[in-house]
Amino acid sequence: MVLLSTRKAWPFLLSTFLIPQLLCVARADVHFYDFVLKETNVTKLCQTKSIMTVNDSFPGPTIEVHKGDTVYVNVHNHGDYGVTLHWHGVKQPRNPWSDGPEFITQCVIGPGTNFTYEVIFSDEEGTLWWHAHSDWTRATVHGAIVISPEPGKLYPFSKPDDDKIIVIAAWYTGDLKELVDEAMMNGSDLPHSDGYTINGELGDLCNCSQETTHHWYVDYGKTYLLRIINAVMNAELFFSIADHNLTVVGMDGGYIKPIVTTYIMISPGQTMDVLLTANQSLGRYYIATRQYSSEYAEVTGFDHSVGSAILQYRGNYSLSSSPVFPNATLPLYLDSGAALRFTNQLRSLASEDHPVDVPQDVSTRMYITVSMGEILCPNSSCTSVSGNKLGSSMNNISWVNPSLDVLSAYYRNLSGTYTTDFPDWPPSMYNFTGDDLPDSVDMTYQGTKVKVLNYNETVEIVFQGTDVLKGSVNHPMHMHGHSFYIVGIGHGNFDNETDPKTYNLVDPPHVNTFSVPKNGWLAIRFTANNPGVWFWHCHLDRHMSWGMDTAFIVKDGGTAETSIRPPPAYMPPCLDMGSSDISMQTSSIDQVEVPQL
Ligand SMILES: [Cu+2]
Repeated sequence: MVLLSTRKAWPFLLSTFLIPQLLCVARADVHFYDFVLKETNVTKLCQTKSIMTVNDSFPGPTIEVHKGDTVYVNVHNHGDYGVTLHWHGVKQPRNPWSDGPEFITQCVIGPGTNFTYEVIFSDEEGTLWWHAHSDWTRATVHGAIVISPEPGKLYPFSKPDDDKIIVIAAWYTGDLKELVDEAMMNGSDLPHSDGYTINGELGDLCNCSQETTHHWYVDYGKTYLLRIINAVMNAELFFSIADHNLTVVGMDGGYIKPIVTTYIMISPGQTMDVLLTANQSLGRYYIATRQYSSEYAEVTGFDHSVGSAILQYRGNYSLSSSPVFPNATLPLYLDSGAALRFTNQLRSLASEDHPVDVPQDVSTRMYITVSMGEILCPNSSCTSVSGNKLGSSMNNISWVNPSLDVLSAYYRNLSGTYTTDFPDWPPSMYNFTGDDLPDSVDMTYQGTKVKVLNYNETVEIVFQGTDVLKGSVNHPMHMHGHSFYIVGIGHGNFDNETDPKTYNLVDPPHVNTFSVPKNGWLAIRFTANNPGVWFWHCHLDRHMSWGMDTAFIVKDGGTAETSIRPPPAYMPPCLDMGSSDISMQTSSIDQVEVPQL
């Protein structure tokens, strides 16, 4: 990590000294980081390959701030292809220019160029993370963001003795960019990972990994704050530490009511803050993670490997031959009951110091199917059995990247980049979660359709999973620029008469990523109080690549303080399409009308 300097920034400069009542205004620090993107050789599973890294490090450097600080990250691209970075869960009030998703808020930082992100923290506290947001580069380009309470403020629990960051990622043995580009071109399945890393290491349960297993040394009697990040590309994870209880106290940069558990289920994109007290016999204990697969049991092609690290007590004792494994507490791959038992316990802290602000009235309602499907393949160029491309969609629209980013087009009032007709409802109602759905519901339609919201609208979205193509799985939906409340969740089709009566409007979890359950529904609420262009999408990258994406445009609120900030002097240009990536479907706008299915 290259941390150049940190300086204090006083909101009201010298006048503060003259106005005593402003002395209580929180001080915000400003931090500066340099991130150098470059190819680095790494050997895992007995094979050496080159991966894109930040500052030669996998996972990349940690950004450390206090609540409310601002960070400038100058990204120097010394790699071979264009990349963007995203600050996952950082709301960036009024500042979509530094949010990062390619073709949504910017174009790529080209090789040999640099771009400085201004990352503005506001109410986030706990753990978040950053990652690349162009193609599948995030597989190796990611790192933690640690947000401590404001100076002088306390955690809502006893101060831990120390912190420990745990970044879990997916490892692919092949050239991931090549594999993804090829699969996207011929419409076939996207790559599956070959292992799960904990802090960059697969652990000694995997081939050729004995020497490099990540060790975490602890002192008996101390309590640690684990900051766990699921940076995996396409998998929800179970996670457990042998013989040690976990107390989950935070999630996605906010606090929750403590949950004492022996395992967690964490979706890709999510972060969890977990207290662990080292109170067991001196020895070695496996920290272990494996996939929670919400696919049907017949689907067995997922990565079955177990990623591991070792918690080791400091002190004088003889090491047992092998660390203890969490056999009894790490759920098996298909244990949907264990996944549900965990997620059903999540509640916001909702205390005086950490209140909730759940919209009680709703001004905009959307009912959105999240679905697998097929896309007509041009010129018989696809290799799949049906001759069509695999696709995924929301309300039957598969997102197509424009060639100019949506934010620039919106800000400059340019037409031809996107349309504003993202539908509030599916094109037809059918038994979304029924068995043996007719072929007529298989096709999805491509478009660059966004949803426009007025400033301060209160939005309720009910996401409805479907079983089209027998492809129902959990979809971890992620929203940029806002966190949202999980007010309801259920199995089967949403019933707009009875299900709202089950809503939790008192202490629902406040998150940036949450899974729509397989063959079920998820109801979320948020207030659109952040003007800008904000991507939202499934955080399984295979579904994101296939089109389960769209964007909100949140309009300005009529005053300077409620309007998008002016763009920075330099944004990476979109004109050089010479390095155009084909792994995301990119075209100028060519909308297809959505028929009634
Ligand atoms: Cu998905």
